[in-house]
Amino acid sequence: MNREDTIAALATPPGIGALGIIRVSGSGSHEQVGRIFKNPGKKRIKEMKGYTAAYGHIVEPGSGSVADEVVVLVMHAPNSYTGENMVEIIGHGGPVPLKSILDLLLDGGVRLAEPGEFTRRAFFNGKMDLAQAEAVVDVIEAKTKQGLRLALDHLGGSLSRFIRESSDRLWEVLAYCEASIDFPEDELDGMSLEDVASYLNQVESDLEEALATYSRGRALREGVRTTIIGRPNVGKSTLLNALLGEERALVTSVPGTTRDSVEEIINLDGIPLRLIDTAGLRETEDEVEKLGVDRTLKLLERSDLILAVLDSTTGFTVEDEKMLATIPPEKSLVIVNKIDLEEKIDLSRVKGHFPEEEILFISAREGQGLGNVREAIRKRIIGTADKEGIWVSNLRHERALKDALKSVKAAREGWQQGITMDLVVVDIRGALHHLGQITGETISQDISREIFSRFCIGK
Ligand SMILES: Nc1nc2c(ncn2[C@@H]2O[C@H](COP(=O)(O)OP(=O)(O)OP(=O)(O)O)[C@@H](O)[C@H]2O)c(=O)[nH]1
Ligand SMILES: [Mg+2]
Repeated sequence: MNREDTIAALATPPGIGALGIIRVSGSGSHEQVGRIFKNPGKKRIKEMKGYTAAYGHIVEPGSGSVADEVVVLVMHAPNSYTGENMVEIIGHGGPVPLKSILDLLLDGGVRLAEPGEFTRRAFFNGKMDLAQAEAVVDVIEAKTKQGLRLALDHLGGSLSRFIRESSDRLWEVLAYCEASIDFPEDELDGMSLEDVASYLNQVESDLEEALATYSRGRALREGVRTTIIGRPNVGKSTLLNALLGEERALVTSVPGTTRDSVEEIINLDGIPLRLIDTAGLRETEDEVEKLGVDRTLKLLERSDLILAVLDSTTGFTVEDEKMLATIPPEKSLVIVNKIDLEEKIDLSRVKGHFPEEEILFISAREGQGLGNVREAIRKRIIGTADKEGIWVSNLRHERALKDALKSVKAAREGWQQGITMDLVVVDIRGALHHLGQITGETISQDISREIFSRFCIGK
């Protein structure tokens, strides 16, 4: 990336819309747009105040032919998204006029922006750190309002502030340790020997607390993979439809109806659930059904949550027994369906596998007990934790926090066991390096390029 050149890209989705926006950023953006912008008031873009708009036309300089009627919005460095001079050209939202404008810019020497290049420039120009830049994508891709709130918090710098506080504490310990290596005889101002362990302890418990929010944070950001399993005909598809509120999956009284998994996203009190209905679990000779069963078993490994459905109108079968023995209880809920009919299932055998209070009784067809299912799912995912404080939602951040925690632990244990100060210093420096990866202070060009390549063009 050459940060000197001027870049442009379509910032709105391709296709037909009321308006379309082309973004231009770089030191030459005012001249470049000025070259093709004609307006009745003869305003010069360079001389317009920041964050003011002008009406006019985009015109091919040679022939004078009009590409579109537009409004331009002008921003001056450093007061813009990227921190550079910027212009946003707001034209009619059709592919032909927008492409004509973009072509005229490219003809004049402007370069087409790479994916995420505007945000990358914002990062390099100190407008935001890496954790905030990543939150930009999370805002765009938010699946529910709660997910959006979390992303906006990160964009506002909540995670970055937390990282800075922990880093500041470590810097203090580091300064103390280094000074006591250099001047072992001297009394040092500020910290004392006893403070070292307590500072390290504090950072350690803060990082642990932050890491504990990861599974919930990730659930809000990416959605919770929730798989519905059970024998054929127990009512899995009926349950999917009931939670979804529409007849999405085929329901019949014929066992083996669902052969390939069906996936839908639902919003459960702000938690995005990727709900997957599967082929019923049974020993079968039918080749197609067999493939479906194999796929279901694979799906379970990748699920965050399993809804294991039993049929209350039949006995507790060997297959049911096998299913309950296979699924990990910590990520499963057991649901007994069809309670509107006569109960035949032997509950004591179900309770042999799952604590009574964790078994839910419903009628998916009649809509009974679905509120309890929603509540149980919500509790499993979010827990009863309050929503204050930071939430970690990104795998890259989780890894860096784990590495930082490992280094802080090593420093604290080393300190308590009396290893030499220079080894403690190495661990503290390691922890600072890992924390810096989250905000981007200690990240290589390659990694940042990798991260920004996941953005869309024009962002
Ligand atoms: N009485 C009653 N019938 C139900 C209930 N839920 C589902 N059924 C009926 O049970 C039958 C099977 O329902 P499905 O939802 O297709 O069952 P499934 O588990 O998806 O079955 P497969 O796709 O074959 O594995 C249908 O006739 C449903 O109408 C319920 O709560 N009460
Ligand atoms: Mg089905």
